[in-house]
Amino acid sequence: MLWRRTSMPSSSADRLRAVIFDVDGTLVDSEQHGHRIAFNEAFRACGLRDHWDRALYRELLAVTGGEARLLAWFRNPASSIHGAPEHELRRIARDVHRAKTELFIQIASTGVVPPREGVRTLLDELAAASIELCVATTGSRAWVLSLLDRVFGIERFSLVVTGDDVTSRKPDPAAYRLVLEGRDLSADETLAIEDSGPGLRAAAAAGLPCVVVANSETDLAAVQDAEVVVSGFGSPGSPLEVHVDRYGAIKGQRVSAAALRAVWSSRRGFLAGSSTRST
Ligand code: XBP
Ligand code: MG
Repeated sequence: MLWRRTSMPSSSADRLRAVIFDVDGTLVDSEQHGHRIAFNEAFRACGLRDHWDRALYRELLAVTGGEARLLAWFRNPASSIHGAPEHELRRIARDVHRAKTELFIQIASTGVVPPREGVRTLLDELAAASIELCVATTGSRAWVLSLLDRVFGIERFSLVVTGDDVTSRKPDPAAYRLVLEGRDLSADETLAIEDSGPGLRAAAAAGLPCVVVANSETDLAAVQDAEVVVSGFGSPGSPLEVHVDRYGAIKGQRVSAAALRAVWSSRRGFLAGSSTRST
């Protein structure tokens, strides 16, 4: 169910102990070239004429969880089975999602789902700084662990919580809360890395500061409340565009471990200052 490494590092109350990463759109560039292709192939495999192009898929991403996304689509008048009884819509959404998951596992096994540019360097830096790496995703367990293992090596992550491990997916905070509970962390010892509005809302509801690493699917208007919003992790080839930097912590051209620690400590200082001001 949850994947966790056995060793439990010592806890120190006053430092950034863990960074919790989202998967789709954050650790990996998986939506348009992976999931969307699998959804369309699943429609065909199930005898449906539905097709999600890039623009439509971007809109549908507002619904997290593939099965819920399919059900929301099938209720839409533009879908091929709009008007069928609700129980039929639910059954077909479940069947199509099962097919889609198998197809996505096959697609991901060919190596076409790449890591976000610059994220591997950040993972290395965080591990070298003894900062735990955890995952909180809406994605299905059936593909999450194998994709993380293929792209990064699953042993890097001390705990992976998937959409199947919680009863409510993002923007519900359940996945983040389960990571905190599973690793005996408090929200103020951690920081979340996300790419979407629902992900930011989930992290914020769990009390975590959040750095949004936007991508082509990110609705920038939906992530303005994040501590930081940048256009990517940054790498020598692609300079960083900083959309939000609440504490002025992003100095260089990369999202580095030092930058994340600066965001975390600036927020901590800000909260400490505001609590003394209010006494
Ligand atoms: C993004 C999602 C997932 C994927 C599809 O998850 O909302 O539903 O789009 O994967 P993340 P499934 O929280 O990692 O951004 O079909 O397995 O749901
Ligand atoms: Mg995401």
